[in-house]
Amino acid sequence: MSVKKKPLVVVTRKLPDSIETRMRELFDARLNLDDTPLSPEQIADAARTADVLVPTVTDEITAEVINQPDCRLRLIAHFGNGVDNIDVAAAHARGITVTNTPKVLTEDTADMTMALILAVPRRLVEGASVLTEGKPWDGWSPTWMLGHRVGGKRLGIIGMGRIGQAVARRARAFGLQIHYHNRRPVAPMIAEELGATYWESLDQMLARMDIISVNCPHTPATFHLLSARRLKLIRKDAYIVNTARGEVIDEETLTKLIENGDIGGAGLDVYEHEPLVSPRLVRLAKAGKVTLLPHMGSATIEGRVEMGEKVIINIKTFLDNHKPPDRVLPGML
Ligand code: 8YV
Repeated sequence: MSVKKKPLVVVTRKLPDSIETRMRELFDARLNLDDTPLSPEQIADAARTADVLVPTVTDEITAEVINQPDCRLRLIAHFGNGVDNIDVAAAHARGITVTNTPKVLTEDTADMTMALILAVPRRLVEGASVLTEGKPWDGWSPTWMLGHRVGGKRLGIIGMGRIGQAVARRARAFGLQIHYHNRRPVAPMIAEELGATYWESLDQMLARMDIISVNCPHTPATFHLLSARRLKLIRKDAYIVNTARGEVIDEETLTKLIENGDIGGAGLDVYEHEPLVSPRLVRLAKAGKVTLLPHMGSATIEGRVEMGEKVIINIKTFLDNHKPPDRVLPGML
């Protein structure tokens, strides 16, 4: 009797132990225990040998990788929500299914967005560094380390999907007025719950907000959505928070406008040329104008385990010849 071979699943980065163990039980899983990112050649090689690839945001799954004549992949089970690192159209054209891990990172990402919304005006990192970096602190003073109140300000959310709405819920509890720009208005019940004002014109919204939060995915349509022209519409004392993707903002222009005092500041978790962070942004952070985080919006152990569980469900249902729950189709982007 011939023994059925388990499908080869290549996982590009180190995942939580419980997820890796379950993957080994279910599949012929090739793990990356030391977490060294794969080179483009190694990714191309994985596509030629594996039935299923489990990439993350740090892997570029290009049309070139997908269109190799001997590409063996049947499923790309992405460990992540955003799929801008995968050429979904090329995969689809080649009959390769793509899945992602939506919903499980919504609340964690919204928490981190709220943390940045608070951190910038309340000078959180600057204040903390006084104590940790040996700077002098002579004690409390009524006029020292003053920031700006968050309550009562207007927050303009760009992209009112799951994460945008979760940010709005939190922000409302902090007394912010919720405004948003989206392809379509949200359902009336949600708009009422959030007390949210819809702007079909992003330009109009940008010019009126105190705080702007980017919560839309990066797609060809949203690349540099905050272009140089649009960034110049933003008020001098306003600031921008981005926990979505760096590519949505023209980072060079944003940096220049903050340096020149034409935009108040920014709280950034993502960068246009990640993992490169421009030294000019780092200088602005040291000057207390911006708060920078290293792409950790969804970085909770609970979230990573749930992402891994979603990846396993997507692979298992696919291999059992069912439609995986989190399929990504080109038309969705
Ligand atoms: C993930 C993210 O950690 O899922 C996303 O879209 O931006 C991150 O929070 C990362 O993408 C994992 O691949």
